[in-house]
Amino acid sequence: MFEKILIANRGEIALRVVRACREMGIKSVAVHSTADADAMHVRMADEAVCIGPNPSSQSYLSFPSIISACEITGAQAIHPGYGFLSENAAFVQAVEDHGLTFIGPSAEHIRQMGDKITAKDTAKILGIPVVPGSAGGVPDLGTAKRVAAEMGYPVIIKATAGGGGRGMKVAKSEKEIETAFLTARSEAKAAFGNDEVYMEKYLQKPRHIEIQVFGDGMGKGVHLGERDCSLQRRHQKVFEEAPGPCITPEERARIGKICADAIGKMGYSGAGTIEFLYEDGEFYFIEMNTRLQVEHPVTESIFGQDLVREQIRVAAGLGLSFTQDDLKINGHSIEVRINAERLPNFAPCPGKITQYHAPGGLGVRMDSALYDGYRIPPYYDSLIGKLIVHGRDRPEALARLKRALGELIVDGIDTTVPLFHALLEEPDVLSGNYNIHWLEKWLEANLH
Ligand code: MV4
Repeated sequence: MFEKILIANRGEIALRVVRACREMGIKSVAVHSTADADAMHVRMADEAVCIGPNPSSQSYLSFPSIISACEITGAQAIHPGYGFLSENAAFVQAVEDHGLTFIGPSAEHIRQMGDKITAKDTAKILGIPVVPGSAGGVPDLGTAKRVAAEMGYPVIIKATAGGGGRGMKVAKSEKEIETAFLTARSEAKAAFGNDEVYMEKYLQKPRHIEIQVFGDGMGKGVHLGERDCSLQRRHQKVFEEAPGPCITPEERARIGKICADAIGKMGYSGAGTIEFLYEDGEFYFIEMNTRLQVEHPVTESIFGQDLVREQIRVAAGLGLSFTQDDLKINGHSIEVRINAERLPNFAPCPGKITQYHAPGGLGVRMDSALYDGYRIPPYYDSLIGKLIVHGRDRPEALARLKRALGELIVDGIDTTVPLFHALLEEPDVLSGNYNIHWLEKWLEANLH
């Protein structure tokens, strides 16, 4: 096992990794920008190294600063958290070239899933159901029209180098295909330096269901069920739950086994998430994320497993501490993302926290790096905390979430907490009757 791990991240996820390290008897090294000198992850880690100025491009994204920090402190492995360098294949290569271990999948698996056409081809070969669409890239408008005519409108055009919703365009009919194709291609070029696009049948009212997987790096794969993350605003998740309110145990076992077998066959190592659109009882693969996700705690809650511990074990070559048969779902879990943002426009709202009080009690977990008097810097993501609740069933989790939100105090800045109080009054949220468009429609009707 590693003696010392460097955490190439900040905020609540850096703290999350410090906690796993401490329980495993591993020393932790925090890295931070100038702006984060007084951050909680710096205080809680065993050691800290300043790696550069405020912009993440010169600190949390700097290969040489982070690798030097490992050399200075003697850290043997790097945990990337989510975002930043977590899905950067070139970084993984650099880490390995310096004789260090990246806590995550191989550069090759990251690259394979980063290219969305290759990801889809790989999924198909491994027996994962995919959304019907073009065979590979769509090079010109003529091809786009032919493919659309064959599969029928509406269609969606996506950037091969994209993901997470950036650079997508929908065409509802032949009239819209030219504009959709040309804008998708030019936006892809501008955003990713690669204008290749592909096409899919556009699913009109799906849910976003993602399967948590783990590979032990030795040919074994397991799944930890699904999360329903359909409540999103501009491709940012705001409310996530596990298990999915509309997924039956039979569906879970079936899609879970397909995913676990695929991960095993790939020889995948570490945590991954296979994203699906789910409509009319069918799963359609869209993308795979090769990192630990923000919403991993809802899965931890229902399975009683520490996913960061498993990532570290797998990276150290020890394999997983459980088998598929050991994994049983207990109850229901919900996470809400608390952002430093002002409603109704969700404008970033950094500033000084004059008072902070975290909720507690049975089934309540608050993952946050906030403290009284902390000043949220304006340079990074606006996520300031995740409130995760667990109950014996969904109604109990919802009641607990409402109770815990009532106890939470974050003064001095605006947050997204009022949104959650309002959502917990909505019959559709209470019954689990929502799809990927529900929240945007609700915001349009209620906040504008
Ligand atoms: C789609 C789709 C409908 N049909 N693909 C958005 C993010 C990216 N991961 C994939 N996305 C979508 N792909 C087909 N063939 C609708 C979306 C989509 C979406 C997906 C998940 C959660 C929220 C969403 C909001 C708008 C569009």
